[in-house]
Amino acid sequence: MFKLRKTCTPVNGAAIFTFLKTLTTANNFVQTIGGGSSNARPIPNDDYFATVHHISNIVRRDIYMERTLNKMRMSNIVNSELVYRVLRSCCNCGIESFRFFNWARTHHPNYDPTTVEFEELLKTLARTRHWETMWKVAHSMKTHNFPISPSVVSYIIEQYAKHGLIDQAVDLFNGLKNFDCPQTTEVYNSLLFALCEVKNFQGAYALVRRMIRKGCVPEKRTYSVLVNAWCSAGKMREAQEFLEEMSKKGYKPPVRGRDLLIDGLLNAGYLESAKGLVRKMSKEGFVPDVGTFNCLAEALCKSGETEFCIDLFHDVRGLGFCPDSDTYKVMITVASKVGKVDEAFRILHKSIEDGHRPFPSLYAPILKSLCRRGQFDDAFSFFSDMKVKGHPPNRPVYTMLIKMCGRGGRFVEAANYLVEMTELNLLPMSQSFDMVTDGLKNCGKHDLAKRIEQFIVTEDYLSMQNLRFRYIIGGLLNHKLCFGRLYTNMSMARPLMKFVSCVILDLDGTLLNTDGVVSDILKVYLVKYGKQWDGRGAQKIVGKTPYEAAAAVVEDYGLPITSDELLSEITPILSEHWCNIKAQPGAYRLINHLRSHGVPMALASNSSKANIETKISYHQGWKESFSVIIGGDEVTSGKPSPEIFLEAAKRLKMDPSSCLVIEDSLPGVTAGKAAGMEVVAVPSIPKQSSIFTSADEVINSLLDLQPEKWGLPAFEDWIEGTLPIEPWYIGGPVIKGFGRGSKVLGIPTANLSVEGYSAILSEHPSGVYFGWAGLANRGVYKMVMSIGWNPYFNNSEKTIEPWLLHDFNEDFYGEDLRLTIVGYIRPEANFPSLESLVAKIHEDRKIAEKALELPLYLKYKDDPSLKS
Ligand code: ADP
Ligand code: RBF
Ligand code: MG
Repeated sequence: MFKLRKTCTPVNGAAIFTFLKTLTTANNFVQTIGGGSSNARPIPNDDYFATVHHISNIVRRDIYMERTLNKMRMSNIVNSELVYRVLRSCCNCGIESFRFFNWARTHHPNYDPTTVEFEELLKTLARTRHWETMWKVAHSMKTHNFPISPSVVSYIIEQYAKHGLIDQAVDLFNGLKNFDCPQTTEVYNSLLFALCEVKNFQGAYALVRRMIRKGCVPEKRTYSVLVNAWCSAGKMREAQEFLEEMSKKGYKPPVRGRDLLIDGLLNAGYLESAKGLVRKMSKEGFVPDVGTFNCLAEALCKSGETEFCIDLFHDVRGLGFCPDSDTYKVMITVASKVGKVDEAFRILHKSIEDGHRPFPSLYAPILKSLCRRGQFDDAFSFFSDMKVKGHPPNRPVYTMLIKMCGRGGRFVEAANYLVEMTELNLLPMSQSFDMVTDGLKNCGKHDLAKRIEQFIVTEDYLSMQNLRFRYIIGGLLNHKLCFGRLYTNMSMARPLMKFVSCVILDLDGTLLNTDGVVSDILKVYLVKYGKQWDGRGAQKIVGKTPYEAAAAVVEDYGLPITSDELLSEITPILSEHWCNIKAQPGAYRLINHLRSHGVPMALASNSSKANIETKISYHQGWKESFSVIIGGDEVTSGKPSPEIFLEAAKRLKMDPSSCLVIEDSLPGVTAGKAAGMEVVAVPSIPKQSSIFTSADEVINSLLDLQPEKWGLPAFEDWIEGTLPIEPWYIGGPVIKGFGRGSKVLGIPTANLSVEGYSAILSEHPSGVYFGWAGLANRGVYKMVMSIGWNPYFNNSEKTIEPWLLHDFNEDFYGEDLRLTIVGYIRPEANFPSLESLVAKIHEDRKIAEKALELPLYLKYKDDPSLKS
């Protein structure tokens, strides 16, 4: 009956040659455990699968199959496993499979077929409608005393049904005794399916009764076959009645039965009825099956009934419904689609709380929605957050984001993402390139546009590992000045930062908290002239040469003296106080770390060499750590001129491009960039980080420096997400705060007065810390807190916000609260939504809660200072 096909064995000479070589050394590809004993399980390897693939090709395509196979002389490898695998891969070639099976049996006396091959062949023959042959094989099984399993019988019955051969299906069912096959529920289900296919509902119904009579218990599929069939025939009532009757009889389809009905209604396109049923069900307190809910939500989403969908989601969640990742995906899409971004965020965070790490397809709808509403900055920062917390972004996310950026005119960011995705080995769409280059040109950024074009023209950008290609990207990134602040937020583009081999540090404000001392002195000094220090000048003196700084003060306060006079009066007072200048948090840690790893270091400061040496003499180990120390008096012009850094590089015998500058002031950052170096800014003046756009990275304090980003050895002192610090203490009565901790965030923070603590506060960088909290008459509790300006709320005052990790039944305003701060977690951050802020704070809580169990932190719990 089968047609001869043109032979086209698609194997070329060379391939056959290697293949035959493989065969002659057949033992190479089937390794056996236990020294090749006959019953050892073979472990197939790649060669083995290549062989299976080749034989299957022959079986499928070679009309002289047997002859070709014989020529290959492979009787040593023909066994049950091989035959089964070949049959599996030829599952759409009925007769060919049959011939192969016969060939294997007749030409290999050592090969004894098992039920597995027989059944595979039966299924193939049924699938390809070779019924007669199939029966031949079935009888041959019978003579071998091989029973046919219920699942194969079910398969055949369904194949009959699919081809409209209902009588044959019934005959097979009735004759199962001949094949030693019991009439199991599975077999009943398949016959049910067959009857429903031909809309014989009476018969189907009778069959269910019969199966119950015979002691076969109906299962989910039994019901779903019937219900689906009834629903698609528009017979909802029958379906419902049937389910009711079943549940009356005690064959509980109950809740799942309704799910089936909903599924059935949805399959048949009756959305309204499905909605009604679900609503009724949830009112009665029943939770739908996850699969059912997901189908319904998807259908609702398609038909635009988002409100209903979101409400339903909340209702069933209230009833204890457990969403799966598909549920979240649908729900986030639904909420984002109608612009309910807050809702979408909430759902996303629920899914994260449930332990799902968000897939790009999960967060992409939110990103898209934010972009569509023009909230690009939120979108960008949300995306960087997801890059850290979620699964790595994929090509569709980048493509979408670039497209949305283009629509919103954010071409620089689009270009940025283009580069970023390329770096992740994701190939950008050519349309993305066109859109970005056109856009950049239209907004006058021809230079950048040219670079992006270069990207495609000069290099086949498919060969992404290419060195030159990297060079182009490097060039592009040197442009991040125009990329603006965004680039400093990008958490995944780090590999693109230049790797350096040495570090040049600034002294005042970077390693030393000089500003504090200078302010203190000026405060006293200005009184002499009837002036009051208001901190106004702080910004002006940071990063300047002493002379420039003095000039700024003279001018600002209208002093009746020259800058020189001021300098000569103040210098002796200053030098008296040099011994009091504290190191910035993290300064010792950084210097010791770099020294112990042999990273060359230079100190480059605008103050005079003599001053530098005196200042650092009070700090143990510093002088020896720097192989170069260079003062403002050793160059013709200080920062922002690059001279001092270039000189430092020269003395270090390093190329400027291999130097990393760490600076707290704008002139210093400018100088570093002008010298062609990588620059990390650590602003010493609060809330000014936005002016450091030219820096390669802006960090909040030295504690946040990650040397590994620059190819330097990473710090190794972080423990379970926390950085141990020298403990510090603070305490006082609990005062009223902004009144939003518990109200807005659901996170109460027992605020302390900052009065009397201004020195401590200015000493410690803003950020999230943790430790122990003591309340006089209550006890000692774990505590996590933020210090700073809460960027999300942009406060004007630096506050202390400790959250005691304990449930209190009442407020404790006015009570004495003592804090021992033992570790640091992260800098304060801004967030695209309240939900993401709250989620982050809960993450901090978990970190603190866990870390405080470590002996290293636990030991401070009994500190007497917490109690008095
Ligand atoms: P406020 O803005 O006045 O600080 P919050 O909403 O932040 O108000 O609530 C803080 C107050 O809640 C605290 O002063 C304290 O009296 C009370 N409180 C109750 N439980 C806690 C807790 N676990 N941690 C901190 N404060 C708590
Ligand atoms: N506020 C922010 O704006 N950014 C933060 O990163 C931040 N982190 C916090 C971490 C912890 C552990 C706590 C308790 C609070 C944090 N807050 C942060 C402060 C929060 O906004 C503040 O407590 C409320 O505004 C109440 O005044
Ligand atoms: Mg508070």
